[in-house]
Amino acid sequence: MKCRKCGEKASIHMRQHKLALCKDHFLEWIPEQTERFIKKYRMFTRGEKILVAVSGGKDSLSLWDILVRLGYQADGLYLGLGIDGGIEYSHESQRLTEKFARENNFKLHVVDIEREYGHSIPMLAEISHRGYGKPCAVCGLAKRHEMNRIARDLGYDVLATGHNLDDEAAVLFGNALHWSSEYLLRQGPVLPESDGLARKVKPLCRFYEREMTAYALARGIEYIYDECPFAEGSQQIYYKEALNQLETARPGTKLTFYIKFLEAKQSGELFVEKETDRKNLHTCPGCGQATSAPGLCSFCRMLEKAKAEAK
Ligand code: Q46
Ligand code: ZN
Ligand code: ZN
Repeated sequence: MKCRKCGEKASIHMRQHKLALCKDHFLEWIPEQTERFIKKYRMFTRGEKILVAVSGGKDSLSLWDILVRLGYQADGLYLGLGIDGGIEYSHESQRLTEKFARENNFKLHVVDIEREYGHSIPMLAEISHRGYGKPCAVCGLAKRHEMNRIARDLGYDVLATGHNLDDEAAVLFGNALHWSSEYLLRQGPVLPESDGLARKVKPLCRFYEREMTAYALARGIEYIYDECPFAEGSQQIYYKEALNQLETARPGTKLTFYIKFLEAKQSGELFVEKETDRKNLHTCPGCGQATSAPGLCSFCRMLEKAKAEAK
């Protein structure tokens, strides 16, 4: 197989795009495509300040690398969750993130949940009894809350995450299986800012996971291979496996599934937002973020509970 651009030996063959490229041209192709998606979905401009949520994994570190290469003002945010799981997951992911930032001279903000609130994510999960033994519900809540808070406090215009096509297709698959219209309405490459919450974007949402792994390796980015130990056995992984089977039989299935969904949504044919969905939001008296919960938002309520238990 030869590179389509230069005729040298190809190092990656992307059957779904009917495209083979050598290493150098692949390293050019990924940022070019990212730029195309940023423009197509109107994610942000070069005048805006971007905060990239980095976890030490291949997707978020590659995203940060690509945005800076493309000339965007992108700084990183690492959230210390305090997850050990026998592999010192948080410790190792932080070490690799800090190393990456240092070597590239990128600006990184590190926020440690335990230092900030007195409890790590697994501790908060235990106190609040959410999530049936898994801290993921608490973790998701805390991550969303902290990312919004820090973006607002430090004056960033937009929050970027490294979700790839495999992630997005798996979420879409789950939402479609349950016909969760509320989630389907909110899913997409851009979630506009609203009521004090930052705009959220996913510039890698059209790249296959395999392409992002290849990018990180070709670029020589050192990242954490292990997933968070709590990800094991999750629905998300199960959906990913199901989609991988479909993809093997019909290359391009995942991409078509996701893109056709975005097109249907944009055309307004499939989903209509109900007026009532937005009206019920108010400002949380604890933290100032928009919430639909009565009184304090779910995050502040969880902290209150933790404080009460600690007494
Ligand atoms: S939610 Fe759950 Fe993830 Fe948090 S505890 Fe780990 S697996 S990191 S995306
Ligand atoms: Zn080439
Ligand atoms: Zn709050």
